[in-house]
This record gives sequence, C-alpha cells and structure tokens, in this order.
Amino acid sequence: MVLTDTVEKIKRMEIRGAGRIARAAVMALRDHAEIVRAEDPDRFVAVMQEAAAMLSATRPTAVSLPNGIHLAMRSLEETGGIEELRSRFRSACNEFIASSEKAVGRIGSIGSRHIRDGDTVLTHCNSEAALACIIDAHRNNKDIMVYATEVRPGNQGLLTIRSLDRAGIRTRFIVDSAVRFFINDIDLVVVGADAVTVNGAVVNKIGTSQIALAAHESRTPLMVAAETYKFAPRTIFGELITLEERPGTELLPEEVARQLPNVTVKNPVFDVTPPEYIDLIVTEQGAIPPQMAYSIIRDYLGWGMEEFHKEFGIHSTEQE
Ligand code: RUB
Repeated sequence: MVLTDTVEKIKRMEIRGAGRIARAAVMALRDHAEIVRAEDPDRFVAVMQEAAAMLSATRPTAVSLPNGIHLAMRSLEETGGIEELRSRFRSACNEFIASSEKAVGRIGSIGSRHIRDGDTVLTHCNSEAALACIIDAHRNNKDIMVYATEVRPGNQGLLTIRSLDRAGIRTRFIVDSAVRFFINDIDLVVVGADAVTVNGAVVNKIGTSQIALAAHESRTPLMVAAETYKFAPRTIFGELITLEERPGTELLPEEVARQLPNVTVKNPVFDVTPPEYIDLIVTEQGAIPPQMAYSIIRDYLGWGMEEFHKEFGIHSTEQE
C-alpha cells in the first residue's frame, strides 16, 4: 500500500532530504485519498487525518513534512461531498508538489547569482536546493569547484558527488573533519535546511554548525538554500525543533557494541546553526538575511493568525 510503503521508506531514509520527504508524503496522501472508502465526508476526513498523522510522525526534524501535509489538509476544512473533497484534495496536493519543484528551480537561479566565476564552494550533506544553486552557477558558465563532505554516518555526500559529477563540476570529496583544514580555500559555503526558525537559526544535517563555526572564524560567507515551507511557524510561540537521534547501530555494529558495555553511542543527525553565522537565506521568494525569517512565515507561508488559533487554541480578545 502506498501509504505504509512511503511511511516505511521515509523512516528507513530510502526517501530523505527535507523537500523530497514533503513531496513523497503529500503524494502518498493524494494517492491514499483516491482509495479511501468512507460512509460520509466526516469519516473521509477522519481517515485522512489518521494518514496525515502517520506520515508526520515518520521523521521529527524536517518542518517541510508537517508544513506540506498542512497545506494539503487545509483543503479538507471546507465541507462538501466525498467526491468533492477528494477532488479538492487532489488539486491541493498536486499544487503543493508542483510548487515545491518550482521552488527548487527558483532558488537555483537566485542562489547562483551569489556564486561568482572562479569560486570554490563547500557543501555538506545532500540538499537539492543547495545543489540547484551550484549547478545553476555552473550552467551559467561560471568556473566553479566544489568541496563536498562525506557526511557521517549516512554517507549522503556520495549522492552529492554523483550529482556534481553528472553535471560536470570539478569536485573534491573530503571527510567531514577536514573542513577546517580546507576552509581557507573556500569562497562560499552553501547548505540546505530542514527547518528555519523565526529568529533565523537553521537546522540542517549534523556538522553544519561546526562548518559554520569554521567559516565564521575564517570570514567565509555561508548561504542557506531553503524553500519557504521549510520555515517553522510554531517557533513564533517558542516551540523548539525536535532534533532527531537515530539508532547507534548506524555508527557501531551491534556485535561490536555488545563487547563494549561501558560505551554508549550517540547519533544526533541534525544540529542548529545560529543566525549570526549565516549570511543569507535564499528562498524561492528571494534572498533574505536570517533576521528576516519572521517575514517569510508571515507573508509567504500562508499561516494567517486564524491558523495559529486553530492549532494552539489561542483566542484573541476580539473573538471571545
Ligand atoms: C538531509 C539534510 C539536507 C536538508 C535539505 O538530511 O540535512 O541538507 O534536508 O535538503 P537527511 P533539500 O539525509 O537526514 O534527510 O534541500 O533536498 O530539501
């Protein structure tokens, strides 16, 4: 079944990367809606809400996942017959998927303007938004070189160097811990994001904040490529982003761990880079300094205050 299949693939990281996760979840919801048999519209919505909750719970950090699901599920708020709901939902899902893909292209063309001819760029993990900027710069005949990290323990760097190689970009593949060794050769760091908080902090693959620290020390600018739906509305109310910790077996095989009773493996897979270490966040709506993150949530994410009221049960005095 598409729904459980997608849930498992996201959990196992066969589908990974914040943008891809969101699109896959919305696609699974769209396909699920086509096969749901319900006795009345309320039951149809309830079944869809259960499916949405299952998908939302697959990975905790990428805000694109609840945001994408929320944008699709909003279409079920107005009443109607089951077929009407189904058709509205289908359109909302397709709209999200198309706009998400389009956003990557827009980010590529905006972000590539910040990469100069002759630049050496460093990227970490495997971000389609970050790669879009780099590949677009190359397509615009800028002579660039890329340093790509290996990315322990998931080896996402392998996906990155494959894409860069396919695009014909000169690339150097390095271990994560070699970043400071090479930082003086780097003109610009370009990374993606799993979440951007209201104060402009960026949550991305573990190691990003260490790279940002090294870049900050050597005065190397750092650019984040993030679609507007990676911005986290709930951080306005002080909610923190959950940083996923994955099983220790991803680092140390169980048979080795068993022989080391005093050793505990810790495997956090995301970290937080503070806004002071970020020069620019490139969204499909334009490039902003991190301090302007709030305006993205307010103006582009479509989270009006009514949405917050519903989510958090907050009532303004006018409503009471
Ligand atoms: C992926 C990761 C990526 C962001 C942005 O982590 O940290 O940098 O998700 O990617 P994981 P994109 O491999 O654990 O999912 O720009 O493709 O959305």
